Amino acid sequence: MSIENAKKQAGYAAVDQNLDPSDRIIGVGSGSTIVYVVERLGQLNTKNDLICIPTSFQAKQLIVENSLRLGSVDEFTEIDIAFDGADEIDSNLNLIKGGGACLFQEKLVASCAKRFIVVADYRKNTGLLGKDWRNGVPIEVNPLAYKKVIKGLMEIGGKPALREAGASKAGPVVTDNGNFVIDCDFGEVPSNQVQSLDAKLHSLVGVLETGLFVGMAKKAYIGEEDGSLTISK
Ligand code: ABF
Repeated sequence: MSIENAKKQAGYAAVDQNLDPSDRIIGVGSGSTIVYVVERLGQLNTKNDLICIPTSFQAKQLIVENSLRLGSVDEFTEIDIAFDGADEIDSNLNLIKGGGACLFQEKLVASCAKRFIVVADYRKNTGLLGKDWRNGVPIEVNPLAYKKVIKGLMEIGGKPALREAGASKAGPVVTDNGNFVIDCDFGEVPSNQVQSLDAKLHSLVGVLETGLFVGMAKKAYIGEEDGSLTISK
């Protein structure tokens, strides 16, 4: 089975098996797997009853293209269910996210959601954060503070790199919120150390949010290489 089919399998099943008839306010993540979640939402007879809350400009476009109703997180701080992809998933459903630089809005929407469901293909389900995802933990920082944050990250044992836009070094990536992203390699992070690492990152002045999603996901739908589906809880 192709990776694309694995993503579709996960996205469709996550909607079919988790959307309750009473769910109205839906969080929509970012990335390439969420495309299939939104496609599925757009096929529902009840689609006009749903209000979708985006986590990025891309998510907003997906919602509109699938003729779903758009809402915002400041209108709806209580979200019935949110779906999102991940860069890496560990055995306790802790996540690394932020490969697409949308981590702040993704975490904001996930934190408003009563149920947060992850959708991914098999490559993301490594059991240990930092195992295959070699880019490190994405960290969104205020541009004024990025050098100081880089210094702080080195002091706590990380290998930080400011994310650049494209191979031609066209300058730093700027997020939808006007901030920079630092990717910081901490090697493999055991499940029981993810929370304390996240707390250390948050203690650095200038850090808006981190791509460590600790204990937020309720389930992960993983499309497997052989066409089967794994559901982790
Ligand atoms: C990053 O990639 C994450 O924050 C996002 O959720 C994830 C999705 O990856 P994929 O494209 O594999 O669905 O942006």
